[in-house]
Amino acid sequence: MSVISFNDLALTGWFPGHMLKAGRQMQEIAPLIDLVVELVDARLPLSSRNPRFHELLPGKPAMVVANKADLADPAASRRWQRWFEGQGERVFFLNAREPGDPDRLVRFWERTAHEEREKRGATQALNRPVRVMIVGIPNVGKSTLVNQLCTEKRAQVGPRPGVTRQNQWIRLRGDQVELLDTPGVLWPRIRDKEHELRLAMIGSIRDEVIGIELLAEFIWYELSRQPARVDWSLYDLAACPEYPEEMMAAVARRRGLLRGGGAIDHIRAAHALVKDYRDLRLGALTLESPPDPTAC
Ligand SMILES: Nc1nc2c(ncn2[C@@H]2O[C@H](COP(=O)(O)OP(=O)(O)OP(=O)(O)O)[C@@H](O)[C@H]2O)c(=O)[nH]1
Ligand SMILES: [Mg+2]
Repeated sequence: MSVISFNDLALTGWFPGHMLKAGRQMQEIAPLIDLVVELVDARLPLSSRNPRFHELLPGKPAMVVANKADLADPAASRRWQRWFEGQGERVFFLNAREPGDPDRLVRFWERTAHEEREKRGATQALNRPVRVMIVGIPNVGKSTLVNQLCTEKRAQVGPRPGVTRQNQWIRLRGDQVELLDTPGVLWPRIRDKEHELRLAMIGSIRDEVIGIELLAEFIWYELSRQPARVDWSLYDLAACPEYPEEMMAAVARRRGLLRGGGAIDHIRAAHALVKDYRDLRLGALTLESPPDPTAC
């Protein structure tokens, strides 16, 4: 049986042209913005940050919103919260699909934007709504958050990367805040294959770009790194299988994905595992730890 080293595999280099354009438009509009809100995925709080946003939007007041907190391990989220605060960053863990949660966030934005203005020496009250730009990599829930905050459904949402293709301004209930929803933007050079595969796990890179079987194998690897948090009974397993092939066989048996003669339907089993992970059937897992655990 081969020992897998995912980092031996080639990166896909996936960076569609519309992302370059979206980055440029972000830069152009930045002077109008009071606060930049970077949405990240709470399961991958650092690796789902686009390192280029700092270059594109230098010196702008900013905060991090770690969305999809319902899919992450709550204890890990608390550690991450302390880590971000230790770095001097404002952070807010959110479930954008939970009514009520986004409203707490808006009050936080209003306070933050006013504090920032005071810090910069502004003496007069702002006589227009606070302008907030929502940025983030694809599929982290930017449009879902925007929709939760406005009365009518405005922004298109979907479980794939690249749903939003254009900037759109949306004025919120109460007229105190104007939000700019932007398309998800990745960056051209991702660090290594494992990083790319984690981005695919959270749906920020298309499954077809990575290949569903490789993605399923990587999910097995991630589950095997924290077996105690996984509900193995979903596939009638007592513990984490030692090899990905055993895992796929268990998925196929449990889901009836066997061909004539008992052969595993690998593609359908891979799709089933990816879907179960994303639908939270295997457990709420955080996929990375803060870089310096002593700092939180
Ligand atoms: N479980 C969970 N799912 C969420 C949450 N927020 C958004 N989603 C789901 O995540 C998927 C992507 O949401 P979108 O709002 O389209 O994401 P986006 O960041 O606008 O994506 P792009 O426009 O492609 O950049 C959708 O299926 C949402 O229903 C959340 O807090 N928790
Ligand atoms: Mg969107």
